[in-house]
This record gives sequence, C-alpha cells and structure tokens, in this order.
Amino acid sequence: MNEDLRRRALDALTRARTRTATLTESVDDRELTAQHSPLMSPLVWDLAHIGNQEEQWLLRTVGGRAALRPEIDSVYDAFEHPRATRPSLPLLAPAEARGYASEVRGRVLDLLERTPLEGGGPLVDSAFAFGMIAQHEQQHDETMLITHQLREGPAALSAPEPPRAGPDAAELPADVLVPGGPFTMGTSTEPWALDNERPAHRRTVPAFRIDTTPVTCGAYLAFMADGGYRDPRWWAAEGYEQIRRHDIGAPLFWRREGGQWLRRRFGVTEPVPLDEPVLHVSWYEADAYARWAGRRLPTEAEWEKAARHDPETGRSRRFPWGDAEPTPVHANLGQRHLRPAPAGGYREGRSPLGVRQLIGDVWEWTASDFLPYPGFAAFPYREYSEVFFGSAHKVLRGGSFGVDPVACRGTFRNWDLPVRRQIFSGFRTARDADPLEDTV
Ligand code: AVJ
Ligand code: FE
Repeated sequence: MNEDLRRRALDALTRARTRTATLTESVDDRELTAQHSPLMSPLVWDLAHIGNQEEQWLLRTVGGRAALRPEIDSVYDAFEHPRATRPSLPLLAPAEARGYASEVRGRVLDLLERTPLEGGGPLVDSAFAFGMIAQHEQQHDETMLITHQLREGPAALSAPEPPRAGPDAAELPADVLVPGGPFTMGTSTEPWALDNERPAHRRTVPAFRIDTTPVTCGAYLAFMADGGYRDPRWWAAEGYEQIRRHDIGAPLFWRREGGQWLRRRFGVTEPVPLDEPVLHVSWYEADAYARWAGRRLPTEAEWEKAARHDPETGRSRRFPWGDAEPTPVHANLGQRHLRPAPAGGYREGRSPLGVRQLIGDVWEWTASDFLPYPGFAAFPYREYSEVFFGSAHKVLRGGSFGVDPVACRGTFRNWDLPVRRQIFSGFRTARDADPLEDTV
C-alpha cells in the first residue's frame, strides 16, 4: 500500500481506539462485565475480542508473530460461543482486557510502520488487513453502542444534538424517480471493501420511485394510529406472529404514558420526535408500514442505484454526493451525535437526483435477502460473510449515526435477522414507476 493508505490506516485505527475507550470507560467494571441483554455480549467481551482479532489478523497473519496468549482465542471466538452464553466464559477482567488490547495495539503500530505494504503477508494483503481490522473495531463499537442503548440506568454517554434540517426540508418532494436501466453495483477498486461488496457488476433495475428521506416517527405514528399493528393484511405471516407473541405495538424503546408516546434513548426519556427518522424497527415492521402506505421496501439494488448512480455520466460513485470521503456536512456518522438528524437535513449529502440521508442517521432495511454477488470469493475468512448468505438474513444499507466512515460507503452491506430491532434500524419506502413515467 502507498503512504496515503498507511496514513489512513493509522488514522482509522487510532480513531477506533478512542471510540472504544469512550464506550468502555463510561461505565464501571460491574457494568462492563454484566450482561445488559441476552442479545448482546458483556462490553468487556467485545473489548478483548477486538484485541484478539487484531492480534490474529495483524500480528500473526500479516506479521508472522507467535500468539501472545493462545489460550484465550477460543473464548473470543464469536462462532464457538453465542452471545447469550458469553457471561459464563472465563473472560479477562476489565483491567486485563484493556492491557491486552493495548499491548496488541502497540505492536500493531510498530508493524504498520515497518511492513512494506505491497502484497505484504503470506495470507492476506496487508493493506487490506489493516483496513479490515479498523472496520472490525468500529463495527464492534457500534455493537457496544447498542449495548449502551439497552442498558438500564442513568445516561453514561453524551453528545451534541445533530443539525436541524434547513428551510428547504419542508418543500422536498415525497419521493424521487430513478430512471430504469443498468448501473454498476458493488466494487472491485475500493481498497477496504469487504468480500461481500465485491466484485463490481452490472445490474439492470427498472424505473422506480424512492422516498426522499427515511420514514419519520410522525409518519410511523400514523400507521400505528390507523391500527397498523392489529391488521394482518399489512404483515408477512411470521412478522404478524412475532408481534402477537411478544405483544409488540410500537418500535422498541417506545412507551405510552399520559396519552403521549415517549421513548428511552441512552438513559434519557423524551417525547417521540415526530420529524426524526424512525429507529429500532424490525424488518417486519418496516415491511408492514410500507404495505400499509401502498408501497414496498426498496430492493438492495434499487437502494444502491439511488445512492451511487449518476444519471449524467452513467457512472456509479462512492457516495451519494460523489467520491469524496464523508465530512460532517455530508452525513450523520461516527457517533458524533447520539440520534438520527431530523428528516430532510444534510443537503450537501444529497444524491444527484436529490435523495437525502442515504448515508448515516439510520440503517435502512431493504427488501433483499443477503446473497453473494456474481463472482463472489470469500475473503479472508468464510465466517465474515459467506456463512450468513441465504434467505434468513435481510440486507440493511447506508449506516447509522453509530457507524464510522471507515465502515460506511455506497457499496457497504450489513445484514441481520428480520426480527431484530435493537439495532439502529429504520427504512424508507419505494414503488415501481408508472409505465409512462420513465420516458426521457
Ligand atoms: C456485519 C455487523 C453483521 O457484528 O456480527 C463483527 C460484523 N463480523 N465481527 C457483526 C462483524 C465479525 C457483523 N455485522
Ligand atoms: Fe467480531
């Protein structure tokens, strides 16, 4: 890798560790080792897992070093131990976990300085490996942020409010026409793209309309007020069964009190903000809302075309606004704020066709199953993506306020089970274009 990528790797690793420190030093040792939800690991597991993956991929695979503590590999293997069982493992205590992660990091920084980043290690391209590990830590930072949202007790994190939407937000059209035809999906050139984003390939997508902004809490409340949660017509059968079984009638963390909807957000209870993108809904809830609205979720290909296709040049760009890295004027990313920004903001981040907030704010559920692209090759390990391919997982796109820019781009793919709602998930809707709409 060239010096630029080396500098970016250093920068991304350092930024991830600062965030990891915030997430693991803002609660006491008891809270670090407690399990706040069976859906999540104790925070101290994530902390040592971050260090262990970094040791395995960078120190051992790229650097060819011997294991520092071979006996702990199995404890921090996500596939050996499901999240619910992790509290009963012989976990490193908080001070030990911190010491281990920082010892690994010290050696990694030394390695980064000295590795000729061309082709590099015997098993993986070293330039990719450093980027992959920075993304891995940031993904666990988002996971730990979810744990913070699930924990009970007073607020431990704080951040400034996101920017208000500009005066033009009120005049935005509800949706935007994306013309039909082929576009390039995925990437073969993005240096830190993960295996599931590769390779670039052509896809033909018929004309469709997509919401200008994510669906807001206000719009979602209209669905609720219309009896949406009690009408099986809107729901996939398994989704309706889930909401009946668990008595679900609102997004996670919402509750009704004194005729008002409140929600708990990182230890603070507040009225549900009507203009904010709805958060903490399952795929089933998103799918039901869309059907109620006479629409549907966008497919993954539609989402990516809306986010990357430049109708002027026919080229797919890295981000809706172009190829430049995200800055705070483009998108709500990186845990700079602890909530999505009101719908209609981030004008600078809009796509050529005027779609807003595709990147940042909320992960957006798509209609699509998580499947490999034509020509997919697992890299560097099957367990990153390949074992999750199939109809069990749905794709989410665009990243939330809790995603760092290093783990977010127009091609980035996330996935989860359709019942999940503790994640920072929202959605926007789409529909087929009318037959006469697509004439140029
Ligand atoms: C891509 C977010 C589904 O957190 O399970 C972390 C990322 N992979 N460690 C996850 C991941 C291995 C993954 N997701
Ligand atoms: Fe992991």
